[in-house]
Amino acid sequence: MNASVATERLDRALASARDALASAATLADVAAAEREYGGKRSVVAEVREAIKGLDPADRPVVGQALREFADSLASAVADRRDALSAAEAESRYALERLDLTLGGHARPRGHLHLVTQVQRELEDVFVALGYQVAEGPEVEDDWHNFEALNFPPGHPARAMQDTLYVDLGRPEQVLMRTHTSPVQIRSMETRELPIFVVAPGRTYRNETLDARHSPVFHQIEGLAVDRGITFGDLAGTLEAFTSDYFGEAVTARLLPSYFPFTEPSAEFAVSCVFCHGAGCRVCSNTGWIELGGCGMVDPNVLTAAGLDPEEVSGFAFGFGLERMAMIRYGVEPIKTFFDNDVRFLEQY
Ligand code: FA5
Repeated sequence: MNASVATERLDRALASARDALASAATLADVAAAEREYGGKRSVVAEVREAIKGLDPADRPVVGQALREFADSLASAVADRRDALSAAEAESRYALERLDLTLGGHARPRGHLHLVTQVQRELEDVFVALGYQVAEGPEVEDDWHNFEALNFPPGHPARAMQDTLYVDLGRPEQVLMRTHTSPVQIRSMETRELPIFVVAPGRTYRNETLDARHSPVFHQIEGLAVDRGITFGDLAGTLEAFTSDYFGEAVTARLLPSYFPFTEPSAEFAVSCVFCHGAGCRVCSNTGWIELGGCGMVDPNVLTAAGLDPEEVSGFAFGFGLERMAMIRYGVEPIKTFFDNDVRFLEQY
């Protein structure tokens, strides 16, 4: 053997080793190819053995060729081993994969109660008109619920709202608020002008349940106080709100009414969605559903809240939220909202 025969044999052996590795399908095939081309009975072992008998001038050339062969074989083996290990791991992961998205104990998601949804929608309508959302306590004092609202003690209008009293302090001084109007007083006592607030919340009256009345219900109150506010502003605001919230099919009307805390006062009603004005049980055969009351804030109320009626004026309105939801979604009777029957609740 001489140097050129030796390097030629090594080149051929390396080419065959690369072919064998390329077709190796398993890590065991790679180990077999490594043994065959780099082991004791391989061409490289023969050349290494033969190096001693070579011409001394050829030895460094063949030694260099042997090192290159060993490096190339080692890197080809490592590449093939890595590729097969990665493929094997991938197929093992695929086999061992657990699909945790199926089965298990998933619970159906709940959602807000229809009355709360209506409340939030109304808040959005008024916030878009520039109002802020205000809050007040459900357990109120007589001053905020009645007296500051121009219902002096013994005033016959107190009988319009059957009151549930709380047994606390002096008799009949602490009560479950009968309407959201006390938030008018609280807002005027604490806020700077101009005041534009809506106050949604729960209210209580000592009333018997019927198709449209419940002892616990919700109202939303509106109050606008500034210099130069007029009844025209009130009518325009209610108009904007009705078309925004109910759409064109529902018509609204204002009729003269009476509330101690507004002067003049009006009743705000919309056409009955159940009978379209023909008259039915829900609208008590009137064709109209009363949503609430409104009017210009009475000067006595402004004074009670610390404002000067010569300087400022305002309007207020208060609607029943269940009434709104009944009209908007055709729900009746009012009790349906409080039964909490999931078959009803999940429809909205
Ligand atoms: C008031 O409560 C006044 N505070 C409204 C108001 C505010 C007038 C601001 C002027 C200025 P009234 O008692 O009419 O008014 O109630 C208003 C609305 O609350 C009613 O039209 C109705 O929609 C609703 N409502 C009243 N009582 C009940 C009840 N028992 N069950 C369900 N909704 C009721």
